[in-house]
Amino acid sequence: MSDSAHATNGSASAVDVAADDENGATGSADGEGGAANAADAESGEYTFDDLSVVMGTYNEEEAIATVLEDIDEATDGRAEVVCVDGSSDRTPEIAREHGARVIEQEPQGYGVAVREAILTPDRPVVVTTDCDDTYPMEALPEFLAEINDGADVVSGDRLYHGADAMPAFNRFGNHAFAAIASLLMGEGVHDTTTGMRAYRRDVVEEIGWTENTGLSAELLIRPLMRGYDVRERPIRYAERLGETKLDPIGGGAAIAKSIVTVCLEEQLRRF
Ligand SMILES: Nc1nc2c(ncn2[C@@H]2O[C@H](COP(=O)(O)OP(=O)(O)O)[C@@H](O)[C@H]2O)c(=O)[nH]1
Ligand SMILES: [Mg+2]
Repeated sequence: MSDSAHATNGSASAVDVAADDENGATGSADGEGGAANAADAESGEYTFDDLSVVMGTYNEEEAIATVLEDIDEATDGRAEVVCVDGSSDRTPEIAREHGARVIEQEPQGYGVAVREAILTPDRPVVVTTDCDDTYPMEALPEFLAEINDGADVVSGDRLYHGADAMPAFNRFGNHAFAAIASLLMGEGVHDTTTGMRAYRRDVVEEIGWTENTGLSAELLIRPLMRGYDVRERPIRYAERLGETKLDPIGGGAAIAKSIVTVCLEEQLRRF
């Protein structure tokens, strides 16, 4: 764990400090990205006006109003919201009614939508979430505070608190993904496939993204292995509203393949 992860504990108001102590993922801040991004934090603190919350949305009409209202409440209505939408139901209309920017895209999988979503905002801090009411939007201020503290990526760790709301098969798979990724990276991580993370926009723009179903793991692994300041932060995980869009077996296999491919690519990049 990096010292910088310890240093953030003071700003971690709604999660327990011991949890952070267990969960600071590491990135030696001496990498190209860590150094380049340090200047941002020094030049002034980001506010909700600097924040974009982005998501892929695919037939989420049961959840979208709740998710967007929670974002508004947590950020005083100041965060920009971007939905990359492939729905055939009323999701995009509801999103627009709630003031979100909607980009229409044929459904092509999680990563195709989320890659478009993270590359769309002009604002300097980008937070991803799923549009299913599983992620705690009330934690947005803490994610932003950690970016202001110097983090390049803040990754919501669902497994720390047990993730009881997650189907057992997925929970087992996520522990296995974390074990494989930790082994291949040589650095311990807890939750490689979380949908809730904050990124400095520079980070998402500087790295080329290749994965689809495995994009969430890629978004953690590449910055970590390139020396960015990546921190995991425990979050609560709730039961989903509406149906999952991920096939657990096919999706799980695709994620495992992405983890191995991306870790090996990043190891080779070091030589
Ligand atoms: N636009 C778009 N969004 C997608 C697609 N597949 C999944 N999503 C969205 O990506 C997010 C993650 O999917 P989800 O079903 O929650 O996956 P799970 O958390 O693994 O069960 C949700 O907000 C989905 O609506 C897709 O093909 N296109
Ligand atoms: Mg989800």
